[in-house]
Amino acid sequence: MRILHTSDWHLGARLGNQDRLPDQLARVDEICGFIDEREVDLLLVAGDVFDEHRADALAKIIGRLGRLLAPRILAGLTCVFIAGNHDREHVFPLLRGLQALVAADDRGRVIFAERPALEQVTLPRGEKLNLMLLPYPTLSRYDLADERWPSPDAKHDALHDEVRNRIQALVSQVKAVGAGVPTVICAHFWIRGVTEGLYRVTEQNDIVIDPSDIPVYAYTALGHIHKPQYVGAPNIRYSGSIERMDRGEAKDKKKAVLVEVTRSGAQGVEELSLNATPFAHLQVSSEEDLETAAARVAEPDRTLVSVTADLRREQSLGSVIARARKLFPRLYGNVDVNWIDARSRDRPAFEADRLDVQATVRAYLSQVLQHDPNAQELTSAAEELLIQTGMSRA
Ligand SMILES: [Mn+2]
Repeated sequence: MRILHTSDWHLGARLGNQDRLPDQLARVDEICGFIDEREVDLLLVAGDVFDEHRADALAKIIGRLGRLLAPRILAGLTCVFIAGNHDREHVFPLLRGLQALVAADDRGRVIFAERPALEQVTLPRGEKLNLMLLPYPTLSRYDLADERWPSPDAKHDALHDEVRNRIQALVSQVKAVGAGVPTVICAHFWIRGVTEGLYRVTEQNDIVIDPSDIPVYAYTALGHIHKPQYVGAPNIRYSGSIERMDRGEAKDKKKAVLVEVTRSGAQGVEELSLNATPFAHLQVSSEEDLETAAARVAEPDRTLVSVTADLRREQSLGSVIARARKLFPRLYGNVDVNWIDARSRDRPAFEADRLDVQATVRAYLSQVLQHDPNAQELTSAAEELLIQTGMSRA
């Protein structure tokens, strides 16, 4: 049977003022293309499926995801999603409830797992597969939420022990099922020794799993680490995220993994490239530099751009920002500026006074806009804003 392994979709995650959902869904669309072309039987999403906490936005995302996957599921695809640390606790139980309500016949074709479990799936051609599902370890998902802990360390150690216990219990269940059915693990955690592609992963919050704690089966599909890589053996893999999340992932190649699993194990492991959104960081010292840089950016309409500007006092930051916005519709975050001829004693003095916001705003604006042709307009817009926010009275 053919399995497509992906992870860390992070649907809904934003970058500054940039909506990333169109990028993320474009990658899911590419994944659907692979499913069709390569006749995939089983799609595994190894955690961090959703990265959105607002219920209305999440409902839209789920609707759009459903429209992409539904035709494939109707044609026989099985989809398995496990919960990662970015998946909110209530979302998977909610989706399962909905599933029971509207699609009783299709149960088994789409699995949402937020708790460790062994599931057996039967594919359209009658092949059976054991799936050992290991979501990101949290107290509630591993049934430790009601305990009292003498210290955070004790809590952390207990969770770590419980992950190991649950893996052992699932290993016994696999043995009870008997030989002849291949087993695949799908898990969302950090494996000790992996150092590249850590996205918001910390020693304090994460349970770090030793490679020796994971049994060796036909294939292990991992999520949580954003850079595609194998861990110790070619059939134990992180597929990596489907999109570049931020500048830190600018150089990462994004991939999905296609693997053929038979009774005798994983037969072929193939990485399929995703057309991830490009990032560019530009260091400029004039508007002309921006034009030159724009000519070198291959896909200016699609590229997520950040800018650092080294400017002299007589240059206008406002015009540089305006030009950057025009050249790069996906400019994100603030333009970082270094005033290269500024010495502290030349700077018009103003003290940032936390108790007097309006005075601080006015002093700051009069400093940064002193050579700006739009200074008057910007200053009156700021005054308007101060009134609206109640920081100043008209
Ligand atoms: Mn994660």
